[in-house]
Amino acid sequence: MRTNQALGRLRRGEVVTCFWMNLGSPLLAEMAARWNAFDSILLDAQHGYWTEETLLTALQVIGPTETVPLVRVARNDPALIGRALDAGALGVMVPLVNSVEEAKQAVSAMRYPPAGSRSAGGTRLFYYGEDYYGAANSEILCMVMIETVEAVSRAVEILSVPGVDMGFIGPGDLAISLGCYPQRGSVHEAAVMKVLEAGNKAGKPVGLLSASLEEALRRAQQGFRFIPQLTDYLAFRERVTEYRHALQAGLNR
Ligand code: 3PY
Ligand code: MG
Repeated sequence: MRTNQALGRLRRGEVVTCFWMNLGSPLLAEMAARWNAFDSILLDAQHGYWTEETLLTALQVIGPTETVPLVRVARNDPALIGRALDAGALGVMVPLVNSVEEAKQAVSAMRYPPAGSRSAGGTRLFYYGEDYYGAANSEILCMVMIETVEAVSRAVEILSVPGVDMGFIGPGDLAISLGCYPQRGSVHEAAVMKVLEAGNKAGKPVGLLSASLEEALRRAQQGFRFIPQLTDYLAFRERVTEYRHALQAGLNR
């Protein structure tokens, strides 16, 4: 089976770069993958605008490139996780994992028996290798999101669950759970660092969605290993805004 380069990097303690895609455009996903600029692309099917059909098309165009296709599913649901993997995701991010039981449920949905309860089926999988069924359990990246006060307090136990490959912090949900949204502040930062420490104790890498390039670089320095920041939406918005201001300034000269 195709080696999961993102998982390999994480296992070696290296940073994995990721382009986060919300807008539901397979054409943009194809461009981002063909440019070969990121280790991975995450298609956000929780808050992004992917339908089952556009998600499949995006996985079809990313799959043959070197970029590792990842999907964030809408909830911790074995059916959604199984469908994302059968469509060609090489890793799945599961939101709002608040307990050891929920982490075990997420892992189980991503692993074929006897390690888990993933159902065998699908046709696209074999483009990754004839031995997909035998090899997938050790090549699929399982990411669980720690993004509530409850989850932070149990982060060591959650991240220690066998089969969990990485913890990922959702700063927005964490701020809501802490009661400080939209501010972050020192309590939020302490919770973020507590999850990183939990990852170190459990021997698992931790990532988070950064608010700026500066933050992403600082997080990498702190020890975070999966640091998406730029999204398709932000890339579009920032460039259009910059262009609009420059155009306006030029016309007013
Ligand atoms: C959050 O900020 O809660 C996330 O899940 C990142 O999108
Ligand atoms: Mg969230």
